[in-house]
Amino acid sequence: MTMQKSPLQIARQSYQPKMPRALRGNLRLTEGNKTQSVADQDDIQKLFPNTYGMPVITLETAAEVNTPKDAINVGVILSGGQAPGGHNVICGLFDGLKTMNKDSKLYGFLGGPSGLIDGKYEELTADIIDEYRNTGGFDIIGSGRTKLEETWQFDNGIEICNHLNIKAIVIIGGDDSNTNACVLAEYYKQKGCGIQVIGCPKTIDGDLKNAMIETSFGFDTACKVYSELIGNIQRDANSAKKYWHFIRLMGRSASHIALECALQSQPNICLISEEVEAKKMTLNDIVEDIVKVIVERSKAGMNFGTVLIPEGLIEFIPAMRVLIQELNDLLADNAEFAGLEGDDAKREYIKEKLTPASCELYRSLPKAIAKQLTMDRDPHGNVQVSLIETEKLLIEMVSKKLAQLKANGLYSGKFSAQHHFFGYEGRCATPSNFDADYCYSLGQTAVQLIAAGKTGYMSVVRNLTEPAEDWQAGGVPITMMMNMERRNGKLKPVIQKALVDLNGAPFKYFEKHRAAWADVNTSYIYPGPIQYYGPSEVCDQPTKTLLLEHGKM
Ligand code: FBP
Repeated sequence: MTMQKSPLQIARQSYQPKMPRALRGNLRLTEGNKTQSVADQDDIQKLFPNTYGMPVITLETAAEVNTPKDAINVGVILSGGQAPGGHNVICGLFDGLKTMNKDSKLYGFLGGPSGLIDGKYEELTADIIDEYRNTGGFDIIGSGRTKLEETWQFDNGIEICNHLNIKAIVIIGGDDSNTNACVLAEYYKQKGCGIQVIGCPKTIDGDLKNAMIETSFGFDTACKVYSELIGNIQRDANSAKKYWHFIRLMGRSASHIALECALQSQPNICLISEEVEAKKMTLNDIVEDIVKVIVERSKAGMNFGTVLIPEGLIEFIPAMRVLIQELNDLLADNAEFAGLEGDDAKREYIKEKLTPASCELYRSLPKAIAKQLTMDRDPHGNVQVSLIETEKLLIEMVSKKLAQLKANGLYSGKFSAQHHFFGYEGRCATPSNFDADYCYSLGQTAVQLIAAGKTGYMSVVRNLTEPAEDWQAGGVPITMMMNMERRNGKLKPVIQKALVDLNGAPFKYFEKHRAAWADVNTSYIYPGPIQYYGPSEVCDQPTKTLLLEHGKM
């Protein structure tokens, strides 16, 4: 049975991603100076003796004709949450490999890193690849969150790679997956098994970025989808003039998505977790700030507005962080708690075990939210922030505060609220031209690094605020991005996660304009849906975050 497709799906199949000059024709690879990790150099060097200090690599067009390359087999893994563009990384890998030698093969490990461990794979042929060009999702081979960190897992990987004659593995993932890619690269190099490992920077959260990586792929498309929805809601709010919309946005700990959406849509309020932490704000402080804006707008008869809330907010409120930490410790492998019958018994048990300050906070929370804080932890033992309905918590607290003000004659408006959570709506969207082009280039770049025998590198494409023609491609040693951090009580080498920089240009721009956006003179922007065809200023724009970071806005 042939699969039915929308006209856009059909059109996107034949879209040819734009590629930088640096990836076309004959190429030369140049190496820079020896590198260092961003911090904890001695520790990182000790842990990665074989992959530490390698140079940054740049790809350039060469005058000399490249010598023909041997066929090579490569395996690819999609790791973690979906991000638009993942399929194009794989298409770029496939096309790059076949251009180099038509007998090269690309294998996809199925269902994420577990595919490598359990030897589950599929050869990706031209027919399969063509079905997925420029599409969203990770369904070509599936994804998973299994952590690659034990030697027995690495050894299983060697077995399957030897069986398939795979010389390199490409791991498409976020900061943790790329950290694991680096550990794997080091292990394989130390064993001398000849398997190279290359990473690719993926995550809608935008928190895998640093001096060498300008942005992770997927952030662009996801933010554009959410901003379209926020814009639509703002039009609705401005038309009906009767609802305050509280919109929580995915992004884990970092507020990059919320900030970018605010820059694109100019809501009345956008909370930034990193600022809440820096200012040591309490939940009550946050509620009072929101209430002030609501009261002011109500004086002008504007009983409507929008509030953007980053997913990880709750963990950045200092007292909440303490409470969550106490709950993490209390509930880890706690059979006694698991055995309790009913919500009330569980609530009582928790109240007894918490410190007095945390207990008071826990009791002050709406019961539903308090319960969400005690739900199943993720594989790292942390609370799953995507399951905590902060938008409902804030609506309830704001509503209470407004009722008090009303009782005291200090507020005469009407408060009616709607809640939303945007996350899954954007993670698998058809990639924007930016992500389609960027990802395809990341895949092609990875092939060049593999062909040059490199391992422990991340494929990078830079200069992203310029036209794709002028993008720069190359490789950055993953050890260069690492530092030591305490995880689950142990010091571990990890890639530094990038949170919103309160001194950075995107936040500064937001800070300068937010009072005007909160004001009664409506400043909403309605970004509209992602456009794939049309003038470049409509179709190929990078995020505002990137533009501001590069001084282009
Ligand atoms: P990663 O890219 O880091 O894997 O996470 C993306 C993300 O969408 C987060 O924004 C969100 O908190 C999480 O995944 C949700 O996880 P799940 O897909 O397991 O529901």
